[in-house]
Amino acid sequence: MSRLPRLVRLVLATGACVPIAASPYVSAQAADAVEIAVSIKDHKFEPAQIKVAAGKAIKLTVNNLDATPEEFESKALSIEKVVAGKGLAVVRIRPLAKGTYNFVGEYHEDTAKGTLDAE
Ligand SMILES: [Cu+2]
Repeated sequence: MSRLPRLVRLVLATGACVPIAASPYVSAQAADAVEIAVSIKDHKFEPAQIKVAAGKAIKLTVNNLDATPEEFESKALSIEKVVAGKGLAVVRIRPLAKGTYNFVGEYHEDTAKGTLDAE
């Protein structure tokens, strides 16, 4: 076993074949989450481009200023969270690998789109 690469040994030890390289998440342990807020107004995100530090947990507060509900959705991050009209929702995001992750407001995908840029 000692001659096997570490990753292979990890897979053997856990008995699971986890597609580590394909996951947007990094394994670094979350210290305190970085708090970020985004608003939805007129079915658009403000800001639409959110810069975050890679490798840090994120607490994203979504503030829906519209009267109608919206769903914060990111397929890249496997997140779906409904935000009531004039409501708030908190989305917790694990530490991210560097990259750009798209998100949308699923109920108004034509206008409600943005990116989380982890750098
Ligand atoms: Cu959805």
